[in-house]
Amino acid sequence: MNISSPQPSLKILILSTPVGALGSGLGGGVELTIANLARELQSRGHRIDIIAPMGSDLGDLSMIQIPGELQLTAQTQENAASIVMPGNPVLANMWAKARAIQADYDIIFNTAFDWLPFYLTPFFDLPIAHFVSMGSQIAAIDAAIEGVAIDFPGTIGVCTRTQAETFSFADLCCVVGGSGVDPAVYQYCDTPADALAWLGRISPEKALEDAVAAAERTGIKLKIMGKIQDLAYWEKIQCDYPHAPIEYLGFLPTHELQQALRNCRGMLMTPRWIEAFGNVAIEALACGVPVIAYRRGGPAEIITDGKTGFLVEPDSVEGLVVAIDRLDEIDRSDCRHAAETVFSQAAWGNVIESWFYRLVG
Ligand code: HBI
Repeated sequence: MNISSPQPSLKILILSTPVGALGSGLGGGVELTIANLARELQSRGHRIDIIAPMGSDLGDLSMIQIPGELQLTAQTQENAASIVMPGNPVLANMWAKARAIQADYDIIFNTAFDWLPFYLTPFFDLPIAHFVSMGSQIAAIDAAIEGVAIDFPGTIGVCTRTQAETFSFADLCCVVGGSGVDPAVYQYCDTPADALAWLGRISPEKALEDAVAAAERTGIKLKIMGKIQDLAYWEKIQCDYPHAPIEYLGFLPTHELQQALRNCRGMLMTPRWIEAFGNVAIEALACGVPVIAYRRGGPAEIITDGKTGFLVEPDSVEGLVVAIDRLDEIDRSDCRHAAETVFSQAAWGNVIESWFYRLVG
């Protein structure tokens, strides 16, 4: 029997997304990816430091906060957009810091979906594991990612196969998942109130309006949680659906979020774009909450239709309404079980840890 010697502990430098301070909600699912990965790898004896924009706060996790102007979000730009950075860019300042301290680490974990980190990769002296957090957005960024995928094989991580297929170099990507949840953080609920949930950045690509339309059609209260990233978009939804039974609870930290989420009959996921993963789906499952999602992108690889929720025709409000009527068919303990096994933080930690060992090795 081959008892492999325990692998050495790694010194890992995580580079944050530059679109918002960690903890602000502007970083979307990447905030949970970073927090859960750091905690899981620390529990395995690895050393983690995080470089992030000023104002970032993830509780106990050590944060190197960097000043500078936030980066424009990629998904709001055209495919043919030039590479842009603001004056005094926090992205460049973060990577200058990483260059200065790189000798203290074994590996960098990059979570920025931006041109610069991929361009800088050959200038660094240590492996960089790139976590690509979205599907294809801007051709110039795609080209920079492809360059690294070719010159540094195995260093491009994506959440799902569907997301990889939005890139011409899908076969050069490693599917590593988007996050994993610690079941102990989420309280299972078997007796929900008659309410639905919607979680996410309030921004056009998330198509909250479809969930609001379904709430208006069914008359079931929709609890909305997440950062208002596009205020005009949020106000338009409220104007277009004045009578929908919705309640906005704000951007909540995980403990408060799961207290509101667990008490819902189901969660609606209505991505207009190809959602790379959908961390909120595994948070719902951890609470025992079935997920009704458009059959598109990450959620279609997370939800088992008819078992942990329902996958419906993309962009079909009617499809959402029909699935809402079927929620009682789902055994909520099946949802919880999926979060305790396939989508657990420990299972995901194994995938990421072995990815890092391959790159450091
Ligand atoms: N846009 N330019 C840019 N860089 C990012 O890192 C980035 C983004 N848009 C969204 C985003 N990251 C996160 O919300 C991911 O979770 C998708």
